[in-house]
Amino acid sequence: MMRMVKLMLAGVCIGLVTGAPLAQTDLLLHNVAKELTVPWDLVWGPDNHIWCMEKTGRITRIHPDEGTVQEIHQIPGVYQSFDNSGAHAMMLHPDFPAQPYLYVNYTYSEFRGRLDKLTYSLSEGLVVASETLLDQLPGNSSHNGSRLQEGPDGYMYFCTGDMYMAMIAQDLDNLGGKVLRMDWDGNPAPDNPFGNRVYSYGHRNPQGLTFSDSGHLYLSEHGPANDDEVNRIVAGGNYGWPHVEGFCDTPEEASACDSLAQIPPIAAWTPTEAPCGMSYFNHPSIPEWENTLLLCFLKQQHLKVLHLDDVGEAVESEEKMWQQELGRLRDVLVAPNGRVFLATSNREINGWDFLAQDLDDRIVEVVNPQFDYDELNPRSIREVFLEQVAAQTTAVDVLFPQPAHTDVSVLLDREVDEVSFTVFDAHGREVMGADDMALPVPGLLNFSVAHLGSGVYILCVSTENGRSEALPLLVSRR
Ligand SMILES: [Ca+2]
Ligand SMILES: [Ca+2]
Ligand SMILES: [Ca+2]
Repeated sequence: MMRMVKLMLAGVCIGLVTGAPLAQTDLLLHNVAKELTVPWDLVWGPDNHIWCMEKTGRITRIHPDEGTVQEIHQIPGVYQSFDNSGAHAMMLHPDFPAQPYLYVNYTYSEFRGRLDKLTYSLSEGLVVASETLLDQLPGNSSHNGSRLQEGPDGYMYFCTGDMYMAMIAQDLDNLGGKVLRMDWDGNPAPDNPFGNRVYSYGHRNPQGLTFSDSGHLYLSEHGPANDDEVNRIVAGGNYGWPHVEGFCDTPEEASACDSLAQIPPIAAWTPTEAPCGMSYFNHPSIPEWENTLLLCFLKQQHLKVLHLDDVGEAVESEEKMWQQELGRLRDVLVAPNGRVFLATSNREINGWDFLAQDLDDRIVEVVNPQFDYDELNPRSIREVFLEQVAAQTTAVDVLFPQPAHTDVSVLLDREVDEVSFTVFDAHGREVMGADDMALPVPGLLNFSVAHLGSGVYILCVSTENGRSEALPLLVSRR
C-alpha cells in the first residue's frame, strides 16, 4: 500500500489519470513525464531510468518517479517529413555502461536512413561521440519501421520497413522489410540463414519487436487497409508481404501461398488498427496479464493485451485497454520490477495533433495499487558502473573486464586525477602507454586494447605521488 500512498501524494502534483478494472486488479494510470514530442522509443536503463528517444532525435533520461527529464543528446541531421520519418529506434548495449553505447536508427534525408552507435560519457552525462554502422539504409516519408532489441543469443535484432517499396521486402539483398541480426558493430551474425544480415523477410512496416522469457521473438507490423499482423519470427522465415496479407484466405493469394514457404501471422486485424510498440509481459505485478504481449495502437488508440498459449505459439484471447482515453500510443515499456509505461504519440506533424491534450505527449505509468513493487532506487550511471566493476574481484586495484576485448577500465584504489601507464607484452616489450593522462572520473582509468593481439600483458600504473603497481592484463580477440 506504500505505493498507493506515494501515488496519491504524487497525484496532487502530476495527476492520476484514470482507472480500468480487470478480474482482480483495478489498474490506475499515472502521468510520469509530459510535454514531450512524439516519444517513439522507451528503453529501461541499468540506472533505473527511462531512456527516451523522441521522433525529433532528442534523447533523454527520465526519472520514473520524479518525472525529471534530462537531455543527453540531440541526434544531428534527423530528417522529418510531413509524415512519419524521423528517429525511430534506440537501445542500450546489453553491457551498458561498461560498454557505454546507444544504438539509434533515424532518417537523415527523404530517402535515406542510418544505424548509428553513440558513445555515452559517464562523467559528462552526455553523448560525446557517434559512429555510423549502417549508412545509406533505404528510407521514405513513412514505412521506415523500426525497432532494436537484444536477443538472448547476444546479438542485435533490428526490424526495418519496406519504405513504400513493397517488393524490397522479398529481396534478400535489400535491408528494407526485414528483421536483421547483427553483432554490436553492425556485422552480420555468423550463423545467419542467408550469409548476410537478414534474419527474416517479407515484412511491411514493423514497429514492434520483443522477446519472451522463453526466447520467442515477436514482431508487430502495419498492414495496408487490411491485416495488421503480429508474427512469431524464426530464422530464415518469409512472412509473405507483399504477396500475402495476413492469412492465406483470398483467391489472389492462392498461388503465392502454394509457391512460397510463407509463415502466417499469429494474429491479424482487419480493418487495420495500426499496431506499434510491443513488449512481452510476465510479472506478478498484474496477474491477469502474465504471459501476454502488450501492444500499442495508433489509429485505434488503445493498448491491446494478447494472451499467449503455454508454448508461446498462438494468441488465445485479446482485450483492449483505455480505448481513446490517451490518444495514440507509440511504445510500451516493462521495467524489471513489473512497472509498465506507455508513450503517447499525439503531437505528430502528419495531422494528428488535434488529439493532443495539454500534457501531451506523455509517458504514463500503468499501476496496480495493490501490488508491492520492489523499490527502484534510481542511481547515477557511475554508481552502477563502479558497482559492476567492483563486483568483478576482491583485489584492491580492479581491472575490468578480464579478458578484455576492446576497452579496459581500471578502478584504482585512490581517487587521483592523473596517471601514467604502460602496457608490456610477455617478452617485456612496451606496447602502449600514456604519460600524465587526465582522468575524467577520478580514480577510473579507461583505455582501448582493440589493437592488441590475444595474450597476457602487464599493466603498470603510476600516480603523481610516485606510487606504482603492476597488474596482469589478459586480452582476447575471440
Ligand atoms: Ca522500446
Ligand atoms: Ca505477413
Ligand atoms: Ca490474406
